[in-house]
Amino acid sequence: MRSEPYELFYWPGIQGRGEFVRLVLEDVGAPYVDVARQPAARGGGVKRLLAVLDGALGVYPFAPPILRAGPFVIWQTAAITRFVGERHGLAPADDHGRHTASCIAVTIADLVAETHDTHHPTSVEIAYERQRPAAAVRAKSFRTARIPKYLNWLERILAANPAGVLVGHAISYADLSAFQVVEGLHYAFPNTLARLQPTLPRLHELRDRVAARPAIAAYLASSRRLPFNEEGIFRRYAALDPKHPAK
Ligand SMILES: N[C@@H](CCC(=O)N[C@@H](CS)C(=O)NCC(=O)O)C(=O)O
Repeated sequence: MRSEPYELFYWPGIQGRGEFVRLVLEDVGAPYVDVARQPAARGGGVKRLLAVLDGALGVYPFAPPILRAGPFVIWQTAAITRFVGERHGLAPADDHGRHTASCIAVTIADLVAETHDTHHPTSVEIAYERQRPAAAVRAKSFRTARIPKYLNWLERILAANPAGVLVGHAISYADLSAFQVVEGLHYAFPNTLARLQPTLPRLHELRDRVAARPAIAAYLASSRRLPFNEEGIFRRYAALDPKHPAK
């Protein structure tokens, strides 16, 4: 078994997409260093992350999160969670299940990207505050069409599996990703999620089961779990989730 800790490279100060990776690392109990959160004096900081983007590990990852696992450098959130999950038994054992878990994780990554686009609908380069009208339009369709479509889809998968997990018989990294996206959406769109929750009982039961896993519960209670905030992907802007949306 490996002895060297994993190195996670992700922006400090936000959960962001890095959180999907952290949850898997925490659940399996794998030692890891959250490099950009370490002081520069100890080889950490954003500078080190930027160096990795600039090829310091011998490859050119497109964007964080990035995981170094000994000789391997992996990026794309769903590729990382698959890698760690399969390595540490947090994935189905059979090929069919492994592919299905991966497809679900990639689809959740699409939902994460669509969530991001509600506050940055026209450009990722300019601040939310400078694209509010477009954000309001985008968020409306996200609330009324896209959130229900994605979450009902997860609910339907759960309804078809008596084990109450997304794939196979036990919780996998795909379930941890579902947990995180549901938590994030509750934070960012509290009114919408409160309205939808009664129609998504299995998904919320899964959310609660993941939260109660001992390693996850310990992580969520620790200072390593940053709070959601308005710098990350799941942002709470009242204008994007009105309490009483116009019909
Ligand atoms: N599809 C990628 C998206 C990665 C991504 O957009 N990362 C963000 C941070 S959450 C970033 O820093 N992007 C920089 C960029 O796209 O220029 C994934 O799921 O990991």
